[in-house]
Amino acid sequence: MLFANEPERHPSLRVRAARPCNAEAAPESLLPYVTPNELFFVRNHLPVPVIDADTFELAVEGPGIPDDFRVSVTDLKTKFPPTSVMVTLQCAGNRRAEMHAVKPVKGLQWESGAVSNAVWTGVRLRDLLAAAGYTLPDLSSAELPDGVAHVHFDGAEGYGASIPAEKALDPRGDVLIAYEMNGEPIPRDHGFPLRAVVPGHVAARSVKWLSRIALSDDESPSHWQQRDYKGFSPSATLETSDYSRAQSIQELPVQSAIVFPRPGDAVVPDKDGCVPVRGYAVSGGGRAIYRVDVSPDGGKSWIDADIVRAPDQPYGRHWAWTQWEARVPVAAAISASLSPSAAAGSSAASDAEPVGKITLVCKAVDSSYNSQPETFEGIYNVRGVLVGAWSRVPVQVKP
Ligand code: MTE
Ligand code: MO
Repeated sequence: MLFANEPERHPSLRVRAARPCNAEAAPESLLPYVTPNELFFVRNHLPVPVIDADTFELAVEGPGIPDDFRVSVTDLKTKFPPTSVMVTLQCAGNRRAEMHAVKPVKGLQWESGAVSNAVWTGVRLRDLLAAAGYTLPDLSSAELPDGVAHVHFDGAEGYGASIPAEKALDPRGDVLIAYEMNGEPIPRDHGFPLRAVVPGHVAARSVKWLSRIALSDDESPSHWQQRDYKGFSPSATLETSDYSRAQSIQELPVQSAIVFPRPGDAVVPDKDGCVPVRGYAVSGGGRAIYRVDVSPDGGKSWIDADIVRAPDQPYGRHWAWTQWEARVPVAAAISASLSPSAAAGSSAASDAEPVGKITLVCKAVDSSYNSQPETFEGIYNVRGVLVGAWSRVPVQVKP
């Protein structure tokens, strides 16, 4: 009965676990720059709560804020200036299946679709805290006052997380209490009626069905802040991973993935001998994507992809992903992939189509000039988070 009240879901979503619902965006759904709501990936830890927006109240707790402070959805919509921010949300485990293929990890087997991009509209967290009675710190001073180091977000169904106060209070941090997603009330799967949206941070901190905000000296005591979403060395096991010592994941590292073609696809080069390759790239902490390199030969040679990013993202506030496209010349890669004996074999069987097997690769560079590691081995971790190695897609080239 726990799952008797789940919303309907678009059939194109790729379900990785049914209850609670965990479903990634289909490859085609990653092509529109702004992901339509019904195609946006879903990652739920618990059943979707049933909430009446008319009576729902968000509690806010912290120094200077009256004990029983509550705000309704209508208050948020009518008493504050609305702010819209385009933010890409990416799960910490996006692309986990690729790491799992190298060495098994524990977690949902996400391919590259645990990421989506939307325009979120709501109230700036800063404005809400100030209206609740909290005295916003003077951000021109170098340090925040004592007593508030983290901001907790609790979901109505029991999930919780926190972010550093520096991020939460930064006027350029763009943290929102959102009530709209792409101009519509936030769909149930994505947090109806209220959701914290934390741009530039792992999606796990953008708490859905937001029912409580609390200012605190400590991180959230939630399981998902303390005992999950942390990174460990390649040698740590499920038993030896020491969650009390590891840092929570907040900003994600630079990431990119080839979305088309798909692994194993047959591709036909155009008249110039090029194959179109498309994908996305995104980095954490508002870092822009400066470049995406695409290779036809497993990483021996590279070309620069054409990149598309949202306009009007100021320096350090690149919250939305970059999409990219490259016309990749494949002829040299095919002949290199054909060993002399294989080439002889294919000419002997003269009516068989010569087929070249090549591996397309992409890697992105962000505005800190950080790039992605070549392989999964060095970033292996047993929970399969922070999975940002080069994206490799083997294809067959047909004439
Ligand atoms: N918030 C609540 N209340 N419950 C959740 O299970 N999952 C988190 C985050 N916020 C979660 C949550 C995780 S791990 C991710 S990846 C994103 O929500 C997924 O957001 P989406 O389902 O809108 O794509
Ligand atoms: Mo996630």
